Amino acid sequence: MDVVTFGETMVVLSPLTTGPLRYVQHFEKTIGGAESNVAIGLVRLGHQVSWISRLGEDEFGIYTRNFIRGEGVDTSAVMFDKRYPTGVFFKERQAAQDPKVYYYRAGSAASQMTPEDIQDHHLKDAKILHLTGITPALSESCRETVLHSIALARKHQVKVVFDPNIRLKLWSKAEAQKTLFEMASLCDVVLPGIDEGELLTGETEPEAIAEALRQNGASVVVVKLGAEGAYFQSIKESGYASGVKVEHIVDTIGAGDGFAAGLLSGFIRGWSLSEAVALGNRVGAFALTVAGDVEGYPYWSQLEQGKENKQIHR
Ligand code: KDG
Repeated sequence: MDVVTFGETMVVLSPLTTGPLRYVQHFEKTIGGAESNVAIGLVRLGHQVSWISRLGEDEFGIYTRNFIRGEGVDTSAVMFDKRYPTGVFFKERQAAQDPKVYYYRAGSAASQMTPEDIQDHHLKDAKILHLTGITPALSESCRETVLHSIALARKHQVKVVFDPNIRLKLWSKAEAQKTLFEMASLCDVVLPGIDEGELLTGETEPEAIAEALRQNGASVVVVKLGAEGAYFQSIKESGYASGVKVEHIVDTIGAGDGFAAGLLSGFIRGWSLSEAVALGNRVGAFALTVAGDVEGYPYWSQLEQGKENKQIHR
């Protein structure tokens, strides 16, 4: 495996019309989960990726596993749990804004993950362990699972990449800050959005956020700046990578995960940090053009040829 990631993926019900959910009659069904988004993005770029999780042994669980497996992600370590359901979330469309999100995930199967779910054999041949700050917000046992996976990654010299993905619907700012700052101190690469960097470090400028997170223990920090691109800093390289212009933005959800997929692909290819960040920006931009999280992620052949999504890619 090039990359191993784990976390919760839910079924997403997206309204076909704009306005409060109480008036919506029709929804379309897809899936959403930051870690499986990154896994799918990476597979499309040509990498081997394993996604680990727990799903309910229910229709939504089977659908979620089949969707992710259908994209070519290794799901052989996913467990189905009879006792707990697959999580669900609803989007609520608002004119010219990102949708609102309503979670139905408390007590989900994924929130029951425990350290036993991540074992030596999952990680020992991997190049990168990808984690997000959503998982430790799900439950105490998920938090322990994250810490356990970092310890295993260290043991096997696997690089740990951490995207804070702060979800304030799941916990308070103070809890998120404390837990995620500690978690960031154990990871090699940290990828906050600018607001997340501010929440974690109390700094407001990308350079200062990156310095604070490097002093905390990370060797590489990339601060995502939305349309402006990203700022990156390591011992060898630092600088800004400009954003990719997108004419018509449909939905920004999934762009950060696309960015992570592009960046990790650059790392696996042995590219410099600035080249990897530029690839992250390109892949993230594709996600902006579609309503779902992953549907827009490019295949490697599209990036190589610089072509739009007009032909069938494998
Ligand atoms: O990054 C996109 C994710 O936020 C979305 O798909 C849902 O994973 C999700 C979450 O927990 O918010």
